[in-house]
Amino acid sequence: MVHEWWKEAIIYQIYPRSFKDSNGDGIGDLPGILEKLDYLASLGVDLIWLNPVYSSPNDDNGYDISNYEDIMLEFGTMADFDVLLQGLHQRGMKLLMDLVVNHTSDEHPWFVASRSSRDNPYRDFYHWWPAEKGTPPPRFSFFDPNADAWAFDEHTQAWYLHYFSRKQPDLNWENPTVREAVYNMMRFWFDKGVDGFRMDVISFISKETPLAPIPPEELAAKYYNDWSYYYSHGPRLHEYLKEMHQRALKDYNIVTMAEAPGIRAEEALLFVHSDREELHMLYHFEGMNLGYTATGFKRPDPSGYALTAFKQVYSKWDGVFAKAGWGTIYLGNHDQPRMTSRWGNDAPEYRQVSAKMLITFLLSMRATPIFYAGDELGMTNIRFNTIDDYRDIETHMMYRYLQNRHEDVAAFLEDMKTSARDNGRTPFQWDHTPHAGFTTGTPWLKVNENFPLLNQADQEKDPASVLQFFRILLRLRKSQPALIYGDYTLLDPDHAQVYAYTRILNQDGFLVVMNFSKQQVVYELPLAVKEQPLINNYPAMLRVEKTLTLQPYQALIFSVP
Ligand code: ISL
Ligand code: CA
Repeated sequence: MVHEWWKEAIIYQIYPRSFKDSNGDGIGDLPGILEKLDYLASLGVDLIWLNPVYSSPNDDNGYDISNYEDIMLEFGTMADFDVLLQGLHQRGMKLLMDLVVNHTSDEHPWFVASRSSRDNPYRDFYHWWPAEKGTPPPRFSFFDPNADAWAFDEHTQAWYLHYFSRKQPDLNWENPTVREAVYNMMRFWFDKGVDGFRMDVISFISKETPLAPIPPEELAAKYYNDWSYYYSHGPRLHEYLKEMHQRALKDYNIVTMAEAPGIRAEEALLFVHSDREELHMLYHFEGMNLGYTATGFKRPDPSGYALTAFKQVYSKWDGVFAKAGWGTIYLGNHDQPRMTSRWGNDAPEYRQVSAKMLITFLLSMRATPIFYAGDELGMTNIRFNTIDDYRDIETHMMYRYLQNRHEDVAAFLEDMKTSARDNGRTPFQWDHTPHAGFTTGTPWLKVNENFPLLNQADQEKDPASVLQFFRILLRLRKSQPALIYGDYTLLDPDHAQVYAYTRILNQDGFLVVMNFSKQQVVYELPLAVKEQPLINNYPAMLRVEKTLTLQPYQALIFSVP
């Protein structure tokens, strides 16, 4: 069997626009990442996932691609890319690219040709609905102010389908020529030496044809998450993934990770069971739905999230891969607010301990952890006050949608302080020089004002920093097979504040205990421990007894037995 290195890897995600600007235009770029390669190596991470760097008019920051085989002007050149890939490999790291093939940009030559006439050879590269067939069956768009996934094209008198913005028309995977073009493009990158793909909304690629109407009662009840579920259950999805495996994946030593909105735990192995010859890993959205109200757009529940539900989700997903396949785990990314603000507590007194606690969680579960750049510093939400500060198309589209319906946009803006994607996209905080050392120009998105107190340079010098804690724990995970492969057993599932579990491999292993609350909690240990914990995010020695007094957001890892 091939060594499944990706099970032992730590993924580090870089949003290139926000990582490091090398030329003062305010936009992060590839030479900027190149400047920071030694920093990446110093973290101990193995696999760098880069959000899209391909040519793009940037309607959705690179998720609208106009040329799959070239680099976005703002980010640099293909030569810069080649140097970056080589630099990563020289330092023992690998590169995961973003594969965005549910849709292209409307400026992609395929779409330009497709919309030029009804008999153009590229017409069938996309989903068209001619006007003479009447209004198309309703479909929902995540990024359209009318929530309508059909845009009317005057020139050829037809609608085209776009699950995201109008500038992101959906490719027609039913057309074998489209599929072959995608596989060719994938091989182009593999032949260059890239080590794999994170696959954007890959669960959405199969669409039922003909597109059927949805019964009106059902339609009225559909919200955001329901549409993700519906879009993820196209009839030919797994046929396409198997074909992709045969045509583009199987001859390379690469790793694949599906972004899988709408996929339920029971279905996950269909993607990643090795017998099925599809993909290696996926990441689910069940955790990301916690703490939001069930309907509408990312509206936070004022009472926050329940730890018992959180434990239930992550325990269930551990179970999915207990005997086959392999999981991933993450608490934030470029589509989510900052993990410390969302799952921990970013008030000054709790910011660092809670960031360390969440790092403890991610590095002690049985799944490949995905850290989003800045997690290792405990970066926090920015909380913009006005719509004008936001750059994200999603927030702007939701705002306009609500405005068109005369709904309360002020309440929406208040909610976005908790949930908007731009919270996670503010520039990386390198040091305490202007703009946190991210750029010498004007950053494309404001830098969080807390950078003088929260930046990499300072944390580098402070042995008690979040950054140093991250490095210590990462090394512990790498040196302890029980933390990677050990069985996971949840303890005290109903405890509302404490998350505790064991990770055991061949009789020995670890007990992890974390207080997810800002209260002190008196907690009776479910098993006996004898020594000081190996990991403690508080400096004071612990009185190791059967009953512990846990400090706010305290995280401990003990050896057992
Ligand atoms: O998760 C969702 C609803 O539950 C949707 O918001 C959607 O599935 C998700 O946002 C998909 O994200 C990915 O594709 C988008 C892009 O904007 C994101 O940045 C990307 O991660 C379109 O390409
Ligand atoms: Ca730049």
